[in-house]
Amino acid sequence: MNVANVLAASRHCIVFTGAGISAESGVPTFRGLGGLWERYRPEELATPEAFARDPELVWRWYKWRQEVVYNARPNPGHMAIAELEALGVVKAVVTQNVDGLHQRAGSRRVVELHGSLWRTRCTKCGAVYKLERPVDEVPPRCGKCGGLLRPDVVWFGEPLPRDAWNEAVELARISDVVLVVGTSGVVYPAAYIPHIAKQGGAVVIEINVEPSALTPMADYFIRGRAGEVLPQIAE
Ligand code: BJW
Ligand code: ZN
Repeated sequence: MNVANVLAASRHCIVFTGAGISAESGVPTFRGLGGLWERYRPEELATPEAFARDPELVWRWYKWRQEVVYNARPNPGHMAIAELEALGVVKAVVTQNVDGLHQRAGSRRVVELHGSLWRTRCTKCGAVYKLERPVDEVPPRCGKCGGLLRPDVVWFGEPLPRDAWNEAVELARISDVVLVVGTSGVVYPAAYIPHIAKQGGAVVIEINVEPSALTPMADYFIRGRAGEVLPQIAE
């Protein structure tokens, strides 16, 4: 069977995505050529320690990323996934991304494992704020208590949001096909999701421009750009 047939025959397909799905929208990935961490070291920016040391520096990085995403648009890869959901083939998207581009493409059921660039959270009182656009000033402050706001994302060493994680695990358990798109597969526990699905009998189809840490466990590996491959197999 080819991949399009596997998809067409599936009863509960989920999509597991990483930064590579947004690369063709002009959003930099984390690792690899042109990745965010070629220029910035993760331990300087994506950890609670970094934020405690220099919240303004960390916020400047997030404000810049908010601006990049604000000015970006979903690409044909995001659109194909949303169309597959509208057709009833894809049941949900489990994403490591914080950019919100799946939702902007029209995907309805999106589980965000690493939070969102479009929310802030008060480090003092816990209040959560939704953002419509990039923050104005850095670091932003809480309207309720004046505390320091942080991006509502998951940094290294922090637990994943419990509800999102539980939902993703349940979706993986009941899936029969997982499309793994544009992730290096090195960050855990997120990268357990395709493994959990496979343990439950799912077929794993990976789309990436190069082999990843998940390629050895994938049943099919399609080498190519998400924005080109996904519209083809969604036809
Ligand atoms: C294309 C393409 C195109 C390009 N088309 N493809 C084992 C088990 C559990 C945990 C650990 C473990 N070992 C180590 C850990 C700790 C750590 C971890 O995983 N470290 C590893 C890196 C070694 N994990 C954690 O700390 C996690 N928390 C945790 O474990 O908590 C434990 C705990 C429990 C209870 C109490 C307290 C603690 C948290 C991880 C949080 C990750 N956060 C980040 C930042 C989010 C916020 C932000 O955006 O700023 O999440 S890091 C960053 O990596 C981001 C991403 O979501 C994540 C994954 O990256 P992704 O999406 O795969 O992107 P890239 O750039 O790596 O890859 C892009 C891919 O696309 C490449 O393969 C390209 O080839 C491809 N590509 N263009 C298709 N056009
Ligand atoms: Zn507050």
